[in-house]
Amino acid sequence: DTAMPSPTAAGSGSAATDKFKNERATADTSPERLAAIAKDALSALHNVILEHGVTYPEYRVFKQWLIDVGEGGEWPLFLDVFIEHAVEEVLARSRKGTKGSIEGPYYVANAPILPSVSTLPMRAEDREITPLVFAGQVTDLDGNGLAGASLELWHADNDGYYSHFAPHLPDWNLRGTIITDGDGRYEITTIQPAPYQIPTDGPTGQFIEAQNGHPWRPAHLHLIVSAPGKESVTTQLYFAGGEWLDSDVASATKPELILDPTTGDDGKNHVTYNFVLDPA
Ligand code: MBD
Ligand code: FE
Repeated sequence: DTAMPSPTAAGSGSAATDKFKNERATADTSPERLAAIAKDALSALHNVILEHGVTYPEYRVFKQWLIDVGEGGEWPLFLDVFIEHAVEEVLARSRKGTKGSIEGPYYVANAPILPSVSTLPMRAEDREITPLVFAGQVTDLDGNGLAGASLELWHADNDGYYSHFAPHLPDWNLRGTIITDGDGRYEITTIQPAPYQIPTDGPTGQFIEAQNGHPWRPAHLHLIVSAPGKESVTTQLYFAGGEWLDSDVASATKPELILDPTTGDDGKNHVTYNFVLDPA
């Protein structure tokens, strides 16, 4: 829809960069571990240069592009699309519960708290999209329901825009923190999401287009599920038969994370998905 104010790559990118800068990341990496990782990372890159016979013009284009990504505020976008899935794979090694997936650049903490049966905040035009009723239970590894667990849910609207990263959307549109009932259950009404195209008008888009790639992610819901005394799981849910499921630009799908909703007599899509949390 070209009539609406467009959240450009620069706009959503710099919003994502500002959000991340405010979080002030830290890690307790020792100098020895850092030296080992840095050495291997650089030597992997050196090997690619030698194997492909990378030229000076190509090196200069690379340098320019790195500068453009930073100036465009697209590091959160680029890193989460092309790198984060490997870090998530490391985390997954130590987990038995529900499969995780990448967080991506568009999470915002402290979304409005909603009761166990509720509807995400949405605009009148969002209400014209097929509703999705998403129900289930949060349990521990033994199947015990977890009362008072929280499901932070966020996703794009039907035009592929996320609230807080697109100027025309009200804050917290299609975002909420749902608290489970006494048995760990929830029933959340939202809208059936559409496939998502990452911004093509900035350096990340240029990176993809210059190698004849595509910028699409399959339609997805983002979730962080947490409960006292349990490990939180950051994940995404996808839709059976959806476009781009087998070629996600962010390499973040897993077979265990695919929903297959059925359309009810009420015209709404209905699906159940349960979350299992590892002990903290
Ligand atoms: C998204 O919506 C997303 O989920 C990821 C991983 C990257 C860019 C946009
Ligand atoms: Fe997303």
